[in-house]
Amino acid sequence: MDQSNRYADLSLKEEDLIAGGKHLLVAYKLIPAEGYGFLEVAAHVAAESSTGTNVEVCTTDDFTKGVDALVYEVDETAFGDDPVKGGGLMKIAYPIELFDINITDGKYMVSQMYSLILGNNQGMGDHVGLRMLDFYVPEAMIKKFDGPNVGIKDLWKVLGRPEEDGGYIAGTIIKPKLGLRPKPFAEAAYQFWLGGDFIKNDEPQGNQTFCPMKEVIPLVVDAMDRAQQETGQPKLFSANITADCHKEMVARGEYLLEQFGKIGAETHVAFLVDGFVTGVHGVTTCRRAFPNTFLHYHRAGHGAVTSYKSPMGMDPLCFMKFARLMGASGIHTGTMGYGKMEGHGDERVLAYMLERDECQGHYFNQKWFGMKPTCPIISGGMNALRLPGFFENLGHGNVINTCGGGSYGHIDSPAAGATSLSQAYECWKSGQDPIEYAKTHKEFARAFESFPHDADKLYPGWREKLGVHK
Ligand code: RUB
Repeated sequence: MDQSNRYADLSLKEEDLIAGGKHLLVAYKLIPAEGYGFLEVAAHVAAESSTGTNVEVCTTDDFTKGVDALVYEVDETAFGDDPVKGGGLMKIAYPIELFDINITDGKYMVSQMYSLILGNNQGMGDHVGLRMLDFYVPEAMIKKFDGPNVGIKDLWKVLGRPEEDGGYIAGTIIKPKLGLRPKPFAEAAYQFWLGGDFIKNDEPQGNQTFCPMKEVIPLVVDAMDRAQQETGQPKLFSANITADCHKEMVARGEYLLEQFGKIGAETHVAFLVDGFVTGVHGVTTCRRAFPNTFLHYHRAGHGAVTSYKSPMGMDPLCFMKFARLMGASGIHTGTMGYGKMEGHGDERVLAYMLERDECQGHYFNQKWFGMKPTCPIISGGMNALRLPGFFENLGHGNVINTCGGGSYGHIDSPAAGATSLSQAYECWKSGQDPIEYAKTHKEFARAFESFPHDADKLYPGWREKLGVHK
């Protein structure tokens, strides 16, 4: 049934909708199924995502119609006719009354917003692709989301750095991903901390029988204490509290604060939550139960909904916006084409959307009205050699970067791996040529020998220039 006479109004102007401040706007890429019209399916999406279904229902009244979501813009050929990458553009205006507010504090929630704008409409049979590309949240809603409480400034403070432009945080992920028992695990942490700042649990590390949390964490605390004393520098650890049940997450968080508290390092611990698998509930549990702890949003599995290989799901930009609304202190943004995961250089906007108070997204200029920033966490196949190009593309280095293989794969030691990362930042920041810089910075130079495939690709002729002939 074509419902475009009710759920589409192409005379509406985006600037008026934004100025009015009473709508949340969403841009989608749509590929109708064979035999269906573009506007017909677009209107069905608006109906299914607001007040309707696939047929008229007799219980609808005039108030109901006043909160219909409306298709206000379509461009059927915007992306061409490729079955995955192709499709048309459509934008829908959602009246803000459609969105659920908590009974406890009147705040908006991401869960219901997500299930409305990218819920049932994903499974409709009259399209073969529906992907959310961007969304715009009006001021009235932005101000009623939790947003972050703690951020990179707080970590810079712990590290004894300036709270503005405090610079690069050199991090790692304990590798191997699984299979280390408590002592080797803590030793791996200690070795990295001798040169670096920040360590995160890999996302499947938690409380395995061969490495129980209550055995490994006291050893990690001890390793942090020793590394801090030895280097004279504060250290940070992001501990995984992801779990199925909020009680388990809170129990883990409390245990961690108690253990790190023993060396006065409660602020040196962050909590890692895989927000893709736990959903908003896990992230908000952490945000609200531990408002003063850095909330590290990991997103393992997100490719299932964000991959560019799919005509479904959402662009990573939308994922970032959700994370900031939820109150993540930091979230993995990917490496913008410089690491091992899917991505490209123009994904700079993911970081800018998280950090800035106003940012032009793919389709909408989003103002954040003073909501605190979320820090980009750069991870996945990175090492010292890849970093200068990454910083150049991003335009700054105020990020947390975690290099698992890039640290533990350094041929000299994890500490040398860690040092090579900070050197890569220093090299880029001071505008020096990486090969020239390597001549006077041993750990960075040895990264070339540690990752020769990257070195060959990024710095052709490096062997001759650095006098390496093995
Ligand atoms: C990093 C790693 C992380 C990914 C996740 O290990 O496997 O889990 O960063 O991806 P390594 P993303 O440094 O050895 O590659 O950060 O894109 O969510």
